[in-house]
Amino acid sequence: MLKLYGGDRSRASIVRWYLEELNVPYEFVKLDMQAGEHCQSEFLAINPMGKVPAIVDGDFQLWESGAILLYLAEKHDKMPPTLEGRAKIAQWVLFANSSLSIGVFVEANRERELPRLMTPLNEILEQQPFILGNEFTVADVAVGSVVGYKY
Ligand SMILES: N[C@@H](CCC(=O)N[C@@H](CS)C(=O)NCC(=O)O)C(=O)O
Repeated sequence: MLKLYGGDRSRASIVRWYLEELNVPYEFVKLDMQAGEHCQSEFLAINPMGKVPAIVDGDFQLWESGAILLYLAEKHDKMPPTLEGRAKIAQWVLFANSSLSIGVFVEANRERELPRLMTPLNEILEQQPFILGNEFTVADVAVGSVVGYKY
């Protein structure tokens, strides 16, 4: 069974959300990050950066929430058939984990970045139920996880 490594209130919740949507069985391995379990050799063998989330799926190890989301979408046949469609998914997942995350999570950036980023996002979601149209995709998990963050 796929193992998802995370901690209390960590970005593993992003991957967890998508695994639940996909109905994929998984084991959640909760690291005691306060005690530094993510910096111990057992976990560093999975992610040498010492960050969660990470997954182990059979013999395959992967870290970075965005990469894990894209892997799961691909593995479970949730990616669009065209190169352009897949590129759009990658665009939103990368946006969520870079520009949007920096705008939301870095307090000093919020005043400047939130109106710039949330206004077009609102406009898109006023026109359609999901980021890429009428169907829920992994892009909604990536963007929704950041937008839903309570600071
Ligand atoms: N860009 C990475 C960020 C990973 C990250 O910073 N995770 C935090 C928990 S939410 C972490 O492991 N922090 C432990 C540390 O930096 O020591 C991702 O999205 O997976």
